[in-house]
Amino acid sequence: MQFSNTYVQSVYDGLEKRYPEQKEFLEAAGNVLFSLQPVVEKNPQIEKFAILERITEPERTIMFRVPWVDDNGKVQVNRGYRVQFNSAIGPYKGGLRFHPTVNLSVIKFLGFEQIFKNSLTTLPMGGGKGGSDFDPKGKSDMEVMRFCQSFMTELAKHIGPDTDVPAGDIGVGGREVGYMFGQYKRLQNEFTGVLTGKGLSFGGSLARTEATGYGLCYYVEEMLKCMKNDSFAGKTVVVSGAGNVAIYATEKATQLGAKVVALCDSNGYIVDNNGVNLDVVKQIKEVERGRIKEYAERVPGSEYHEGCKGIWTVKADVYLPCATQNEIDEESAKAIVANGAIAVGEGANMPSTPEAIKVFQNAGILFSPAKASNAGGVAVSGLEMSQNSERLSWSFEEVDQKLENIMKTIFHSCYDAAEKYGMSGDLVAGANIAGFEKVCNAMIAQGITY
Ligand code: NDP
Ligand code: 2IT
Repeated sequence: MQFSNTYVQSVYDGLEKRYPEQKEFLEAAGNVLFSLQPVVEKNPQIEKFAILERITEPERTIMFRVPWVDDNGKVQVNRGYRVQFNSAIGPYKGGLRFHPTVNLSVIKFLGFEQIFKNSLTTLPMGGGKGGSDFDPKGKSDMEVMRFCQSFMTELAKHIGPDTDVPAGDIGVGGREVGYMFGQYKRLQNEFTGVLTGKGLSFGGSLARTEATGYGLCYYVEEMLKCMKNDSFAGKTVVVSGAGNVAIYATEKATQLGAKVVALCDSNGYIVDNNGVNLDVVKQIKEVERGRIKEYAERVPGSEYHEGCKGIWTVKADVYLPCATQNEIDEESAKAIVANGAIAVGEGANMPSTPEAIKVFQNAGILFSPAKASNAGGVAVSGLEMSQNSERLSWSFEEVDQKLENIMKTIFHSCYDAAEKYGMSGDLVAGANIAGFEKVCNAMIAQGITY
């Protein structure tokens, strides 16, 4: 990757040399470093204190063996990770992903993004991420429980309510967080807010389940309003994924007057031109843990198509990718532009490839990067930590109102930062710069520790 600033180039080249196999991490780091060039040029302290070298190297990386016993009595072994990337502005905070594609590169890219995202929320949270190559799909509840207990038996040594506070991500929802919380409590003999996304009966926050999807829509609504004098009302929307983020993005977009016409999972996508019936989706995905294909079997007039890529050919005004990284490549981005899209709001982490982002920006489509528009989940996690600390719980309306304010504030921080550095309307640069500045100042103020 080419940079105009020689210091930034040397930092990126160093990463590429040390971690040539970590494709996702290099993609995320390259994107942030590129945006930071004008900031580096204005602030010589960044190079003097080696801030970029330090911020791209995790403070601590933990990798461990996770043995567990399946329902047939067979011993299985998975690999566990926790990357504690940066604690300059608060305890490490970020989700746990359980998916067969998890490796160190994926966890590092997610942990790196989390530093800037958490900073954007305005709440005191550092960046971290973890997970395992364990695949919860097709496993019984008892298998998932035994896996979670084994995973937490090691992870418990490294986390704590003031040290590192994990939460959910792909493959980790309320069920998994519950099992892990139970095991942590047993091991430490401590009832603390060590995880977020907990059940409502043991310290979870109202609106955490909805937070990422709702937050995405609050952000996109503000972006449409401020940059196009427009809104979700009357728009057609394509949402990818059918998990936590996709479901609640669909719910909020619909509440705001839009019609969501497509959803997908890793096998294929459904199109429902009448507008997706979310009760059916929730029954299939949240209750039965089934496949999105079943939607077309239950809802007359809807269709199912094998394969995921086709979802980007479905015509819409707004696209909300909410499944996984690099799900939109250059070709899919071109299809989105050809469909006449006005905006793309990232709900998943890094769903657009660098080539796809270029296509959107060149076409003049409004584009909001994940670390800004999907920050609602971790923001409400931060609010869950606050509630746990004061041993109180707030109403749904109170949390939801705070979430909406935070998302609007994030939009304006990104917009203003881009403006300040002469890149008006470039929310990718704006998010990277606004997220970076606070962390950078804190690192400098705290001296050369990590
Ligand atoms: P879930 O596990 O609830 O759902 C993930 C969804 O995405 C599933 O429908 C899954 O389908 C689909 N998916 C996963 N991999 C692929 C793939 N390769 N191709 C197509 N579809 C795929 O996860 P979440 O909804 O929580 O997470 C979705 C995204 O949002 C992730 O990028 C995550 O990092 C990000 N995110 C999540 C937050 C949260 O609070 N949960 C907060 C911020 C970001 P299948 O069932 O077939 O695997
Ligand atoms: O990517 C993310 O921001 C999350 N998966 C949520 C993290 C959290 O700590 O709530």
